[in-house]
Amino acid sequence: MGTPVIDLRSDTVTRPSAAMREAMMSAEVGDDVFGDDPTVNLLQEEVAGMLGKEAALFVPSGTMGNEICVKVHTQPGDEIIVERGAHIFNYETGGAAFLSGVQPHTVDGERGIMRAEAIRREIRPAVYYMPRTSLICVENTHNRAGGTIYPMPVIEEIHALARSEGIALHLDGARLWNACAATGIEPSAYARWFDSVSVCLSKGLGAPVGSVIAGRKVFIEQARHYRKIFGGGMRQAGILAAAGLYALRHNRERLKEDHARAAWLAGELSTISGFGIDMETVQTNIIIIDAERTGRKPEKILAALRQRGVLMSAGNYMGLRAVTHLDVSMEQVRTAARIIREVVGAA
Ligand code: TLP
Repeated sequence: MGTPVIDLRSDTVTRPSAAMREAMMSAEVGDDVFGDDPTVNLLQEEVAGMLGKEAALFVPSGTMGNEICVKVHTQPGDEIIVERGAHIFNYETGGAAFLSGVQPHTVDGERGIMRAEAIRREIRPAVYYMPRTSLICVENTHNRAGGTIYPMPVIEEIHALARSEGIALHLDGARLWNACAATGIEPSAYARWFDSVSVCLSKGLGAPVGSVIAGRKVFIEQARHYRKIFGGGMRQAGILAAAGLYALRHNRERLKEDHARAAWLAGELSTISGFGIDMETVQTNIIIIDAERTGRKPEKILAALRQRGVLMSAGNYMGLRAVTHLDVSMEQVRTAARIIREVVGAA
């Protein structure tokens, strides 16, 4: 493409920096299916430590991380409780049904945040002709709701409910790092309430590939078994783990910059006629725009923006999504705001 592109489709679009590639180049490697890759082992230890869990496992994607956790926690025919906009429910291609034979049961959150009381009403009574509710999944930050952060008291409430009902609790923490950067809360302080946690290295942190799941030792042993079944046993994966380690060590603090850029951009875009943005949801690096009042189809707007070198993605119904990340500078964000105003303003 001739014109420089400002890619706001997702924080997954980042490319590894020269220093990250250097770390990948010099990574010590071994065969990780034999447990022999020292860099993978180091990454797993480091993430387990950060999350305050006994053990962790490197997996190729956030989707696989979530789906392995669902598999370990459930039996076919069970129900899992997910928020209506959850990634597990909307963007994992029906994976929970396909791979684990479970039925997702949705709960409406407020800006993506489920309350324990709402969940309680959806838990099945223990009668033989109903599915067993075996897992509750929380997404923090909540992608589709606009990168919203779970307040800690809400997590504690959900944890208390799950414990009292004997239901496992999973955290889809693809962007837990963003929640931590925004609140100053340690990853382990979030993770301690969950039986399993999945975190991504390839979103805001800028690694090219990889996620890590964490939990008790016995949980991770079972997870390793399913990772192999799901085709996620990798060999000299240290080359990827090195990028993850680099990302964890260098790119967590700077997420605050992405948040500041998203806040600025959301403020600008909210003044564009026909755009609706719930500014309360702009808590981290994601902006969800309701474009219905523009009278134009989101695909049309996206195509027109693409022509001008700005990429955004489709959000909810009639919605657009813009995500800030380490490969978009403040200057590019300013340019994008100007172009979006010109494109959307023009009938
Ligand atoms: N999200 C992607 C798309 O799939 C929507 C994005 O561009 O935001 N959990 C959450 C909360 C996620 O947002 C994602 C990716 C995943 C899990 C899955 O991660 P990957 O893409 O590594 O499988």
